[in-house]
Amino acid sequence: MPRIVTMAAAQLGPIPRSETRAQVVERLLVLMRDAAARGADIIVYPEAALTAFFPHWWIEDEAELDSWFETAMPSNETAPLFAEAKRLKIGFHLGYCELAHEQGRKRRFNTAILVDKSGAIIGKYRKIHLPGHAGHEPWRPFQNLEKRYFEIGDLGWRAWRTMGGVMGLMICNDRRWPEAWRVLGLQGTEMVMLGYNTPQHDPAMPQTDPLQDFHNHLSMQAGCYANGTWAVCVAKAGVEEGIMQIGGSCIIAPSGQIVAQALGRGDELVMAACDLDACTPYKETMFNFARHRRPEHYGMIVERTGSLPPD
Ligand code: CDV
Repeated sequence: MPRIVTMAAAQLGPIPRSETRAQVVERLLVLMRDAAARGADIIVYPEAALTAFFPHWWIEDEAELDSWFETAMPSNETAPLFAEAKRLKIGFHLGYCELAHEQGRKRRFNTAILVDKSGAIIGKYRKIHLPGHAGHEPWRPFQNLEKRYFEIGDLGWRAWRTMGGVMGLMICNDRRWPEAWRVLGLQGTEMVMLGYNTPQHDPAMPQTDPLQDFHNHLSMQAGCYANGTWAVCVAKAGVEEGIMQIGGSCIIAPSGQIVAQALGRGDELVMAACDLDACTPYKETMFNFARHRRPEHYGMIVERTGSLPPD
């Protein structure tokens, strides 16, 4: 008997700065109802799915900055999402910007949660790889101030046994780093969920602009193959406040093949029935970690010193 989990990637088009949380949640609900009607078990929304991607802007006023963050989850604005998920018996993944009061201070994270079919939050991840810069660099056509606005996530990459499989989370830039995939792979992850906001133009490396879609899929397909896992990878796409962001939301099999992909750069649902047992041949043969992986032999000197040993 195959273990089928039907996944929906809910790509979002741009969210204008003026759009309210309630308006965004309405868009998320439209996609959720459509996904549920088409038999989805879990719907995956992008990174920072509730607002425009504000790390592109230099913000000095603390109250203004705080206004882009969620202080509770669910909140008044997001409660309808949880209620509808429970009514429809569908799980969901949601990326948002989290403002927590912990260790006697304000802490800000780029966060994702996994909600089960009863509407309960069963998993939470705080983004580890924060791209961009912390200082004001107004000469760029746009900035990426994630290093200024977020702390490095402190929860590690975790997987949870839920909704019929082993589910793991990462966020956007993490997908480019093999270690994110491997840490999830080592926990037996069968389904990775991730969201991204990726500009078509990289001001620091413009020569890669034509390669954005290639690099996006390259890293995610390789991560799936080398860890024998499915992934649902979801963009916030299109021209948001003057910045073009890639789409290419997709569902990737443990073979590394893309089995479903968004065609446009607007709100769009992409679905696939994913057999989690398709992970097993990869995990038990080519990428049987216990049998073949040899970390004790991996470049010890370079690992310790960060550089090549002298000749
Ligand atoms: N939100 C992101 O992490 N975006 C980065 C861009 C800025 C390079 C990404 O890796 O897609």
